[in-house]
Amino acid sequence: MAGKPPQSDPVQDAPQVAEPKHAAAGLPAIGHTLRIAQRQMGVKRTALTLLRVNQKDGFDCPGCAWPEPEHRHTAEFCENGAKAVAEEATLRRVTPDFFAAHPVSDLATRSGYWLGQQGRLTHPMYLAEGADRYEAVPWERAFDIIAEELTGLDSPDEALFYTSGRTSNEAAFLYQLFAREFGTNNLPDCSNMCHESSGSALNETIGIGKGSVLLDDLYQADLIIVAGQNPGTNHPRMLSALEKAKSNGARIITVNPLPEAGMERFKNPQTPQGMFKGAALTDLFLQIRIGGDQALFRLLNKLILETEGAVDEAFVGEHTHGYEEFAEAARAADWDETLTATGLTRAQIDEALSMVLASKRTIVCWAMGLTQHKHSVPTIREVVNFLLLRGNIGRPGAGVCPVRGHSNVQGDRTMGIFERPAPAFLDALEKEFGFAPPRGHGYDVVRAIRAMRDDKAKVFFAMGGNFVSASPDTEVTEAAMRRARLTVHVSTKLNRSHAVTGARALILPTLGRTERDLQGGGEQFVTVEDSMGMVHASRGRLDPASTQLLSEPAIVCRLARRVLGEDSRTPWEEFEKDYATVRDRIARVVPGFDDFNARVADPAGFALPHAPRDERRFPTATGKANFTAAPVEYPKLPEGRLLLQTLRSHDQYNTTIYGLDDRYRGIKNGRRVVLVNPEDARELGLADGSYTDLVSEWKDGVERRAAGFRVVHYPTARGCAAAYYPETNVLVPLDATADTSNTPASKSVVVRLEQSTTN
Ligand SMILES: Nc1nc2c(c(=O)[nH]1)N[C@H]1C(S)=C(S)[C@@H](COP(=O)(O)OP(=O)(O)OC[C@H]3O[C@@H](n4cnc5c(=O)[nH]c(N)nc54)[C@H](O)[C@@H]3O)O[C@H]1N2
Ligand SMILES: Nc1nc2c(c(=O)[nH]1)N[C@H]1C(S)=C(S)[C@@H](COP(=O)(O)OP(=O)(O)OC[C@H]3O[C@@H](n4cnc5c(=O)[nH]c(N)nc54)[C@H](O)[C@@H]3O)O[C@H]1N2
Ligand SMILES: [Mo]
Repeated sequence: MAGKPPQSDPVQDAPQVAEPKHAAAGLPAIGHTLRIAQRQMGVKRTALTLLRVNQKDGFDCPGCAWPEPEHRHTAEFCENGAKAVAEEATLRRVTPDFFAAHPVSDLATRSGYWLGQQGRLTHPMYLAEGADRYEAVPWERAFDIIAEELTGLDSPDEALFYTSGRTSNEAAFLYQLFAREFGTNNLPDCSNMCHESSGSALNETIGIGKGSVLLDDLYQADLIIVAGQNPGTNHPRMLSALEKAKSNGARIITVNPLPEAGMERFKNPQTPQGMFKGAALTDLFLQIRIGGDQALFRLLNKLILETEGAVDEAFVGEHTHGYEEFAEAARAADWDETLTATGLTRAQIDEALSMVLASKRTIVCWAMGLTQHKHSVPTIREVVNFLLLRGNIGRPGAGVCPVRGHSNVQGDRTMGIFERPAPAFLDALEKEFGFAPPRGHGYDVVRAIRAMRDDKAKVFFAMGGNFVSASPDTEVTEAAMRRARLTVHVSTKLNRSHAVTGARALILPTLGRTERDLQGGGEQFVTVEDSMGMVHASRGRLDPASTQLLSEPAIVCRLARRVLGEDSRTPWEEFEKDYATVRDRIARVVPGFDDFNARVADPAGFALPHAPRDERRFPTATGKANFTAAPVEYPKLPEGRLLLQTLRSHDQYNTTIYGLDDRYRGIKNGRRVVLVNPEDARELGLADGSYTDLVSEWKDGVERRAAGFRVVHYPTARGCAAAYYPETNVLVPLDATADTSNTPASKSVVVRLEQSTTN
């Protein structure tokens, strides 16, 4: 039997620190996974469930968006995928009795870890105005309450419909359809905090906001640059792909302020030799300063331009626009400035250049280390310049590879979860469903928080996620949420967003990926799109955590019928019964989904079209791939300050905390740690093991403080620090966002370290 959740929530944070590891996965990974999984689900369910992850008749792993290889091992099993599954398939339950014992005022004092560990939500729960306890309500009453508040608004734009990235294509399509029939484009999503900068940069330069490589391209590449990403923790299955690429002769450059164990050496748990010795992955490690990437790629571009025969002139001539202006800016790149911005040496950059010039097929992969800075969009555009120069887009073994986070975040966007939908998408919706969708832009995450703060938005509805913990500026966000009339969360697990509510609140419990979805039309499956634009089916097999759960599509359909009533000509009832009827509509609205139902029957799924990848066609404003020439930016710090990045430990999934260890970084039993370069620490007088407050400095002059962090001397780049999210979100100012994409700049927060007020 699985163990009980923790009853009390003591201050568990007592970090113990050892040397960081230099290899990822291997035997310790398997032992660790099984311990966490068995604690949640017991031995038998652990074995049964883990065998079904990413198998052809199974469910899509609710962990990351990394694609599945064609030829799977019995279990394309990864430690952190298994933890994500165990969190969902847990045998622990949060019942109405739990809410009777724990008023909201109590839940609000609990840690995110404690809340998540309580188990799966079982009943729709309602918090009445002025009440301190959630009480069970029938579903129909829950929909009545939402309808009451929505129809009482002065304008549909006073409602917000947030989406996290686990929502299936079918649910996402229905959800945006409902929001637009209701009359608003207020569809903020987790992508706004995640890869929005990638989408902004790629749309403008290559005409599509998605990556241009498939798994096979990785296997054929000569050079793979992994910048601003920690795959050993966040995309563990990517390590197998990198290992295979290496055995085919690829070389790897890692660009990161931290030496991450996974990129150093990978012990493949699928092979006996891998298990013990492992493969070295990184050939060249560029330990860059936070925010130095644009300067690095700009200088590499200058050096390529100065090398005889290095530019792919035929490609540049035929397929690109803006070359002259870009080349002029690149030629002006300055060595000294680049060395300052990056903290790298001339020899390192020369070595990188020689690897770049030796490669005929280059791929650049990146994640949050590139997207969450003020100048993220120009940084990613510079990566595109770099690839365009040598013709590395639209040929095998080459291209852009933004590695997505949530397992269906890319699919949700494809389905129209976007506050700034393309007119062509709205035209297609209008034609198919016969209503006039709103045309004005809606709020993204940051604007949604401001709208609640300023009483311009009054109903907040979330399809998954944990908005208050994931968003920046925690105190501002929580105060904004509390101003809402009604907050509604469609959720699988308890989290802080259920405890920081509007005047009224609802929790609507839903099925997870692992669970059987039985509707009037029989057993249903859903579909997802991975990071490489592959679409495939996902079918849950476990019995639902409670008989009261509704699927996400069913919740949207019932809500839509209740709210829109006779006004809607959309067949919501039919959609709820049979998701194939939803897919038929998707096929008629979203390009690339023709014959959706037939094609998704192939267990391997199908690839969505990608004009630059497939035919070197660039659907941009100029009809070509666009070079760009933004000024180089990099963070400049006042004396005695550090630049803090807020990142993930090995034992968390975003705001869901699995445990208190970060094994590869040598941290155990605690999350309130700040990693500081030993030289910087010495200059600041911070001994290893001492305690400090992190105080963020922003031009609004407001003091944002996160108290009581244990200092860990750690080999990060000079001037840089790192601490875990979401504990540090309180430090990220709401207005500190990336230009163009408006993504919170949660990887570059200027902080001073002050004598601790709590330890
Ligand atoms: N197990 C697990 N899997 C996950 C998640 C999870 O929380 N847990 N989250 C999912 C989600 S939603 C996402 S978006 C992804 C996130 O995947 P990652 O982006 O890998 O996640 P982070 O922990 O934010 O790591 C950021 C990395 O960028 C580096 N970095 C920071 N600043 C800079 C910089 O200025 N330049 C460069 N070159 N590097 C920098 C950091 O040192 C770190 O290695 O993972 C997904 N998968
Ligand atoms: N400081 C800082 N802040 C960040 C980041 C950072 O690096 N630093 N990263 C940002 C990024 S990349 C992202 S993507 C966001 C993440 O933001 P979110 O996606 O909003 O947050 P999660 O923690 O992934 O959401 C977890 C909750 O989702 C619910 N859930 C899980 N599975 C399902 C399901 O199948 N259906 C439904 N309906 N609910 C489900 C559970 O109730 C769980 O508590 O955070 C962002 N915030
Ligand atoms: Mo993300």
